[in-house]
Amino acid sequence: MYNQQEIDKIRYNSIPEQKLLIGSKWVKAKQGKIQNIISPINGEKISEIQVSDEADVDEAVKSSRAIFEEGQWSNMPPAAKKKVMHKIADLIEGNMLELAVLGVRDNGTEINMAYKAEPGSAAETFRYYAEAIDKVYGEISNTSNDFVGLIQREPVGVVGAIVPWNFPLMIGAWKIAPALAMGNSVVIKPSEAASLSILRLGEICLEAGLPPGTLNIVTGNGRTAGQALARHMDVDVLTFTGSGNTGRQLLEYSAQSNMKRVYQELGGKSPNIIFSDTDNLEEAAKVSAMGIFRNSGEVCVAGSRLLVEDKIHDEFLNLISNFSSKLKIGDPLDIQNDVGAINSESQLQSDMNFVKKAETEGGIVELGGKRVHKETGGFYMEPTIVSSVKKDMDIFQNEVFGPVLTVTSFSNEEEAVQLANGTSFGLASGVWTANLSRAHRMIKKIKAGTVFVNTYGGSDNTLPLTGVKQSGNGSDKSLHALDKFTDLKSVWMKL
Ligand code: TXE
Repeated sequence: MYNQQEIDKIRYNSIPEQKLLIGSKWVKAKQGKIQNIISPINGEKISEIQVSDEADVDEAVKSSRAIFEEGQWSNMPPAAKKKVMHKIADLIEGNMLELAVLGVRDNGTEINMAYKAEPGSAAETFRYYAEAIDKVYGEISNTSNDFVGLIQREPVGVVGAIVPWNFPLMIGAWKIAPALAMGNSVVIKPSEAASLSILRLGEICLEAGLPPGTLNIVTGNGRTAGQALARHMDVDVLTFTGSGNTGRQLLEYSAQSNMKRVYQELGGKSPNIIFSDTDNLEEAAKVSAMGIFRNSGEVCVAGSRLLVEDKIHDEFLNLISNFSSKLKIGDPLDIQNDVGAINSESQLQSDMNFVKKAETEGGIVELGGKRVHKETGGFYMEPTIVSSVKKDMDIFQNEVFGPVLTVTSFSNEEEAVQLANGTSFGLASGVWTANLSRAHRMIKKIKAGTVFVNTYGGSDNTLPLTGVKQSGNGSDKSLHALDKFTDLKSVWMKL
């Protein structure tokens, strides 16, 4: 693992001005525009990224298309491809702490979480899809005996990926690794609020022997670089994680360009339901608290709406408030801290505004609600619990994406289901009960891509991350993710 001294040794390393990765070259944006990278730890500038526009994105897509057609990667034998992907995982693992610290300086996630969730899970993801390369085949259909029907899986070509700032490396790997495994080329645009670790991954991929151009990286903001990628006529598939507003725009860009397929993971407002027959309420309170407060609530599957059976409402609110009040908030590179920094000042402001508005609508702030450690120049907010939240309130309906938990009580199973399904989202959910039949009834009735039962927040590559309703479509993770990056070709042969 790591210790504080090792972190302190590298946490102030200077980070040179970052470039775009196009082919084998690191280049500046054509217009010469750059943007400062501000660290959420202390509000200080730590580096600069290139702000790319249409011309830069076009060059990246052309480079990805050229390498795809030439076949250095798309036609590479499966065993050789697999070696390169495993080498990428080896190099990520060989540079775990460096990657984790770089990412934390950029986005503010507490190091203990970032280390596992960012380079740790990115390496596992590259390995998982490396292993899929020579294990996922086409099919033979059962036509009549005078025909043979083959179903071939073919790469789609050029994949555009647009990713957010909360877990750039993990989410980036969820897009890049399955796309590469199926033989595609990728152009990725990381968030302008967290680009550094994806850029470092670009270096790693080249070092591992991924043919130049197979992965290109364009940085810059959504309105220019992101839009140019989403509108590009030669991008075959777009894969995105981020906000619903952006997701809506991406669908428009697709319709206005080449009708590329758009797969989206658009966050949630996930209910976490506590029934009075839960075995261990204290444990449920701890796990539920971390299900919202880790990474300052900047987690797409965060259990942000606590629904508690009225019989235990006060007792459970006490338990979760007590536990949460002891969480240590501060410098995300201090291993003693439980919760790090909010990604940006504007996100912090948005989080606080949600709480203020909830108070005017009748919510009661039971814990937190305030900015802390302002003297550091960084962006920190206390874990916040708002009770008496009703279904029609803004904070019940919309994603805060901050350390803010709402509490609503219910009196029976039916009401719990209505509240749980009462938003436009459907990403994750939690159910706590000792009654197996009730657990199964709830699993069926809750409209969400994931249901956690008597836990909240576990995951690995074997389970898909899928959104329903306005939380998105298509799956990240698992073998199902491969479907996004392949076309099926039917072959009908007369014998
Ligand atoms: O997301 P955006 P932001 C939610 C969360 C958060 C809110 C805003 O509620 O408070 O979104 O965060 C790119 N065309 N989530 O502003 O804008 C952008 O550059 C093409 C939930 O960061 O959606 C970045 O790379 N691209 C969430 C990516 O989209 C565009 C993760 C995400 O940015 C674009 C993040 C455009 N017009 C935010 N506009 C989750 N589901 O985990 C922006 N982008």
